[in-house]
Amino acid sequence: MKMAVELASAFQRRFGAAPRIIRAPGRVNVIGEHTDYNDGFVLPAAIELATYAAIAPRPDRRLVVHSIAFAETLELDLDDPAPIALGNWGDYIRGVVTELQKLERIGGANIMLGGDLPFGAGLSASAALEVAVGFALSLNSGAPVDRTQLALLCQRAENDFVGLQCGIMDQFISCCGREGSALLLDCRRLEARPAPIGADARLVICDTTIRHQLASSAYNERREECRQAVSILSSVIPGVTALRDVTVQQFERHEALLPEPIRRRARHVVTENERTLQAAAALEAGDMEECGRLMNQSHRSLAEDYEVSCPEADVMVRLAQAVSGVFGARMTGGGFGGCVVSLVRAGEVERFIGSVGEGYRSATGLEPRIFCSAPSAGVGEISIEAP
Ligand code: GAF
Repeated sequence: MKMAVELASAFQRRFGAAPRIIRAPGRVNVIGEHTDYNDGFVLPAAIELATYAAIAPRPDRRLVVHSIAFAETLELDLDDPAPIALGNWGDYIRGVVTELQKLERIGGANIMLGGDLPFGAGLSASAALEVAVGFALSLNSGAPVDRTQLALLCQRAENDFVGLQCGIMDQFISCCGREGSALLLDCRRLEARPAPIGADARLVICDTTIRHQLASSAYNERREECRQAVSILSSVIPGVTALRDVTVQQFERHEALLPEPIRRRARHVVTENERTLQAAAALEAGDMEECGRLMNQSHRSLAEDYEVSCPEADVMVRLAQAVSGVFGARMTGGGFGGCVVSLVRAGEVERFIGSVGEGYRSATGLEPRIFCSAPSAGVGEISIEAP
């Protein structure tokens, strides 16, 4: 709330009007990694850290967007027939505006962006930025777009404008997150159901502080490897259009047809889908131990088969898994750095933070950021007192 009030005051000072404030959360994924673009299952939760957009209408057909984090202002002409990507943060905005205008005519606006969600930490700051701006603009035009449509158009913005061939998970959870619950999302049908995090458990996020430049090219490479696996497996298993359609048994029967590393990539995805369904069932049954065991297996599969972890994340996971009172721990998000998520017994969180923090500092010389987050709600307007 404090952040929203400060943003509203800063907006008022800069643009001379009282804005509406939109909050779009980041996310942590409990399990189901690199399965979304394989039409599979994911189990993310929206978190308390968020991007905020302050917005008020302008009388002309321009968008003026100021980002506090980037200390930059950009201006867009809403009637520009062919906006182009420039390789900076503005591409998220240009992409969302382009996609949104295919659905509705949006009006000119002043926007100020702020918040506490760090960029590049693997907590989906880019999806939160897209969703905050998309929601704000459609609200400003008087025709709020449906949440699933908003998630899809933000994903297209990232695919087509920014060039990351991401799946739907991050945008979907930022749009549709639920307080107190992770969501089991079927990425093919776009159907979700809540999987509550038990009252005796907490999600703890450990930021390795490692950021890899190559993450997006490696990500697109993994997508391509999955496509190759589908093209081979679909020739021997009828009805396969994505790795989601391959069962573990079918995979084991035909894996010899796949060259390395395609075989290991596919094995990760096929087994991760199964683990994700089992983890959701475990959360629904209040079985945190089982969910944690599956998270540990997921990390191993991501590190060894999918090869998207990094030495620092492996160190963090080992330290986290060794603390008593921890149900399970794994890297979360696209990988190559970023964050580790742990499911920790509620009464053990402080001890966990102390022990993992100290272990990580002495093993790597890096200062980690470790914090707890309750699952939060998806994007929405925040009501505040007039600044
Ligand atoms: C990134 C992508 F944006 C998601 O779509 C998802 O694929 C994730 O990596 C890996 O599970 O966050």
